[in-house]
Amino acid sequence: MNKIVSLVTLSLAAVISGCIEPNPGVLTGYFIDASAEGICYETETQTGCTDSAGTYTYQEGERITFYIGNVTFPNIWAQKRATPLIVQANSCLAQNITPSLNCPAVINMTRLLQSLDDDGDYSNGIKITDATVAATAIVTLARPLYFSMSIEAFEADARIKYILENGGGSRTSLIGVDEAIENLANELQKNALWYADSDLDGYGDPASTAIASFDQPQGYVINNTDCDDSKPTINPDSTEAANRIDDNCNGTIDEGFKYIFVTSQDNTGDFGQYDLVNGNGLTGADNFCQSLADDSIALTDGLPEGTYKAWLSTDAFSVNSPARHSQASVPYVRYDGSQLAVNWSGLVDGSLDSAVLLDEQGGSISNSVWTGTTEFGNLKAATVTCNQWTAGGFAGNVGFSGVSTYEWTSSAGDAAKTCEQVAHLYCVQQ
Ligand SMILES: [Ca+2]
Ligand SMILES: [Ca+2]
Ligand SMILES: [Ca+2]
Ligand SMILES: [Ca+2]
Repeated sequence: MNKIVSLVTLSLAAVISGCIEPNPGVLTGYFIDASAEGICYETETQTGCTDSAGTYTYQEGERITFYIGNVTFPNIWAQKRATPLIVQANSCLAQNITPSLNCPAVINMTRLLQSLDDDGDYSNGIKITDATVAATAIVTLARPLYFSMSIEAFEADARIKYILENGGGSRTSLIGVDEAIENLANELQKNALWYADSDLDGYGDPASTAIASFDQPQGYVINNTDCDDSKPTINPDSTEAANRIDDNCNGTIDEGFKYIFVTSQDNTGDFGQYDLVNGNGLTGADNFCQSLADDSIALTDGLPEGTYKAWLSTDAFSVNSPARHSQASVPYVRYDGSQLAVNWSGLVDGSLDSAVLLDEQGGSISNSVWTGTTEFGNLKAATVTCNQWTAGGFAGNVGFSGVSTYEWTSSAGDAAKTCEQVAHLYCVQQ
């Protein structure tokens, strides 16, 4: 009984937490010393560790404390940016030193952060690893590490040496003062760039002229990762759809889908002529498919890049042979995004969700298609493959591109043509 109650409670808790929308009062800030990942933070309502962009969250009017394991930095009013300059400003003032890149507390902090970077390459951001965090265990609460000590004393501090030597980073002693200051200065300048966000989806246009400003200009955002700043539905946070567009800005069009088209051009049952090396019918048919696919891929609005192979069977290789097709677990779609089958199994289960109908550029083709293949992906019969798709004088089995029933690949009324006649091909993205 108790078990049941706790299970119910657990799933209820999961439902409740799943329903919570991001709190509109929660703001996002960035820790910059180069974007720093793995720095943890705590406010009254928020807690977490920064990601590779240095992201942290907070609410207006909260104090925020950043820390790496047992190394805790002075708490500050939470704001949209945290830099060593901002974090150590009060430490500098307490020493009657103007907060600047010449203040020892700022220099000590940035030297430590830059030196703890896991790969020693400051230009790709700072990453603090778990090993580094573990090494900070030497810094006990009873003896906090003060950043406002002199540069020399900080450098000589046994705990700093221990953390660097045992933190697993590429650097085992502190980076030089001048180098650290120059790096931080460059980084503060770089990270003060804002990019136009014309479609207001929160992602900036990399092609826009960046504005250097510490404060966020109206209509500008700090990132430049929008791949189409005219469409709010296209940005790195979008879900990829089958629409021949890179919706999620990851550089790949329609990942998670495979396209099938019926060729705009028809041909006799002889495809061996398109394999100039061996005269192989299947290779030639694949070349026929790829050539038309490539014409489409070259268009702005064309098919996604990829290998396209013919839906044809021979004695040696049925369509369903794993050696022929990749047999994807993702949906197969046609040019307009309509689903043909939920995956490969659906493709060879007897019928389609829609007729293939559309060619490699979206034209409508309701016509005969060479297949030699049953609706289950098997060889229809050795006698209807136009001599392995190499010659006339034989018969070839066809389907019909305008239907979604079994006749899409194995037409009843038009089961075979003589191979001097012409028909189209189905081409399947691998
Ligand atoms: Ca945008
Ligand atoms: Ca956009
Ligand atoms: Ca994509
Ligand atoms: Ca897409």
